[in-house]
Amino acid sequence: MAFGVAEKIISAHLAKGRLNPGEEIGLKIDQTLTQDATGTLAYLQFESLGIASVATELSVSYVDHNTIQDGSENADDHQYLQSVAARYGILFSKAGNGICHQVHLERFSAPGKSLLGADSHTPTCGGAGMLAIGAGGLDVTLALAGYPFFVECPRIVRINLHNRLQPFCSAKDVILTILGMLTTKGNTGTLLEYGGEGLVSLSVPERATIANMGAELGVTTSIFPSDQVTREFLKAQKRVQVWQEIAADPGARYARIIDLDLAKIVPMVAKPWSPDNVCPVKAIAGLAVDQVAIGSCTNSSYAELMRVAALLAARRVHPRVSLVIGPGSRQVLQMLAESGALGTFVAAGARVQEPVCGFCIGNCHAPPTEGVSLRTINRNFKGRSGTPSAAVYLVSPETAAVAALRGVVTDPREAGLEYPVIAAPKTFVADDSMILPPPRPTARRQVTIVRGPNIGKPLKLEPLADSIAGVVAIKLGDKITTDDIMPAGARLKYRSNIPKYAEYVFELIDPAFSRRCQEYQREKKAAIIVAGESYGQGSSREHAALCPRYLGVRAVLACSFERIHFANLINYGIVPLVLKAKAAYKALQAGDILELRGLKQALRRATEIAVVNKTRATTYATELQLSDRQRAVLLAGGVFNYARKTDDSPARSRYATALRAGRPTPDSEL
Ligand code: MIC
Ligand code: SF4
Repeated sequence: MAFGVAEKIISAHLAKGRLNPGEEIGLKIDQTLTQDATGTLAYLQFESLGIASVATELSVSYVDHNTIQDGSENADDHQYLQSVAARYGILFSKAGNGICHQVHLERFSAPGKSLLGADSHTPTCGGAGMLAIGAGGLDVTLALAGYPFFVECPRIVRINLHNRLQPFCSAKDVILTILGMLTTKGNTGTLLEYGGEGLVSLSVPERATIANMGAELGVTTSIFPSDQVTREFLKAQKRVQVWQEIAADPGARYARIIDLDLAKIVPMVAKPWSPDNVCPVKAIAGLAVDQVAIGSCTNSSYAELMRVAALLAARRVHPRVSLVIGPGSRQVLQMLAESGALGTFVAAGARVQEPVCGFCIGNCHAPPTEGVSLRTINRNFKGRSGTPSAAVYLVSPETAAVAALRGVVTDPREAGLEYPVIAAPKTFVADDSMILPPPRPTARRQVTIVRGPNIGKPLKLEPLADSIAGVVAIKLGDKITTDDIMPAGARLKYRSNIPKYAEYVFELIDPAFSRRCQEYQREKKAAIIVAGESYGQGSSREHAALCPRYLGVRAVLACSFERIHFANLINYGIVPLVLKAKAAYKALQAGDILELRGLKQALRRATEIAVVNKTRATTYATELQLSDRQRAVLLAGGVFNYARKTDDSPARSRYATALRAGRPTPDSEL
């Protein structure tokens, strides 16, 4: 049999199920990563599992998202994360050491290993031949405890790259082109595997940029083979020992093959408000720019920023433009400093951000009202920058640097500048002193976990009721993102405090949502969300399920869901129902009173359940597109209730066996 790269790694990690696209599989997880915005909840849940140490080969807790110290909340979270990491055997990457995906790629990526990260851009490490998947924090909690990660076995699409990129055309333009072709909708359950003779011209950080933004396509993950380029990268990172070659066998079969000629890629831009709203940069040339932001977990590597430095050298940023540059890691920052590039940025008039998410998550550098901001980040959802009226365009570092000099959007090929060729470094600065290893296992029990006032308690969820009677609390359109559901930016600091964070659910769309839901709760009515296609795009933030659940949301009716959010809803005991008819979606209105009866029975056996609209005296058919395990999780009132049954008593150990095997548990015991 001939196998592709992804099939080889999936088979080697298959704990449950078969390599049969569409069926649920359980994957053994070798490594995990969390960041501070998703990590606190994940570790609070882990603590209540009562396990002495993590069961993974390597787990890293990063601090990169909430680093702006406005009040003590973030600092409280960091102390909690540092102490909990020491207690349970997790490496702790301090604030200032870099963005989780960039640091993980540099210091921990290992071809052939599996990585589960509580962040949707975890697939970045697919650039180094890893099976790297983003998930909600609760799924990472379970992986930390040694449980397999359950996911739909993906259909594998191969993208063959031919030839090589032309000057001023970059990996970002490749993935923006792919986003234009495949869009952000309808790619759930798909894995992209890259191949072709064009691969050799792409460095690991360039491959990582492409893999990173697979998250915007909504694919399960993206993966590159592990070849000599990977070997050189790992050697330069002083980690060549983790390298192994992983190539697709000749004759490996794919669900679809797409051919892409790198030589034909042109500078591209994603216009507001979606990463797939792309066109060539040329088409919007001349647009005046107020802000340029270069960095985030895409496009913040050493070679990319050296190219930016070469373009800015001996030139000055346009007077209208505020340019901010955010290196992806301390390694990158240090190397930029040693090479003199940092001085070039300062001399050109750029502002330099510490190596954190910062402007990408709307924590700082919000653009001016109705401003135009060109960014090398991966998401341009409305409001994410911190300024809802500002227009955010996604571009490559080259296009960004040229716009910063010119003050207007310019096709970088037409700026009359020489293209700076920057070779991948032969050796990187490999200083891990800001990554704190945990103490020896015997010393871990002495570690006191620090819990400042911002550290809440995990929510206790009751098992599912047999019927849900509730109100349509909001009716939404297509492509609602988790940024729409649970805003980040200035609100991010409440991520460890669920009652507080829940006040801001749908803040940018409907600021009264939270208050309204609280009224429904007082009236003992459940809240129900109605949405169009691709509900829950974007971030892995489980708060987009947990906070609505806290507010009494019990079901979401949508035309389709995105993978991570779908799993998060189930993990938090919210029933996701797929509306079969578009007409039903059209007919449903906010304020309608709905009823679902016989839910338990339906979850045990049926693939459909009827939803009665009492206000309109009509009934809609909805689909339960769930695996057996997901049905059992919903019956238990969430994955944590389901997993907790797995502790020690005989009944519980039956749950443990069932959970590990991915079987439904008998609900008489739920
Ligand atoms: C994002 O880019 O939206 C985030 C913030 O990194 C999220 C994770 C989170 O919500 O904390 C993601 O991509 O998953
Ligand atoms: Fe951080 Fe932005 Fe990357 Fe999310 S997308 S991990 S916020 S840099």
